Amino acid sequence: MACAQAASGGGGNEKPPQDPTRESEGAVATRSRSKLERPPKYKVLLYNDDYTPMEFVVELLEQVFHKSPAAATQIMLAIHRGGIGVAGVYVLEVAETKVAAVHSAAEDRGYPLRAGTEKE
Ligand code: TYC
Repeated sequence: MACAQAASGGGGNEKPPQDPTRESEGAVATRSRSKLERPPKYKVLLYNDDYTPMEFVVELLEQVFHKSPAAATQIMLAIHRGGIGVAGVYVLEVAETKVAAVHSAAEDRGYPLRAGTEKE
């Protein structure tokens, strides 16, 4: 395999050349977003399991994800049959808050229901 460090002198641990525009150590890197760009959205996924009651999943979909009773029932059944389903789509901070709400409510009741996020 070819070595990609041809000009490095072979030591492999030299500091990179100083970049005057580089942020000082400890600074948080940020990337500005155009006013026209929408923030990325994340799906909140619910996973099927064999123990969480159907009624509890429907209740969560209504209370946490603001689905109608009919929509909540359809989503729950799709997860029950297909193993995974989308409860809603949100900006990252909101999606993560919803996941935490699902896990907290499920843990309170002793159910193993799992949720997660995935970039749209
Ligand atoms: N499979 C569960 C049952 O038969 C119901 C269920 C649906 C559980 C959706 C989790 O995300 C889920 N009681």
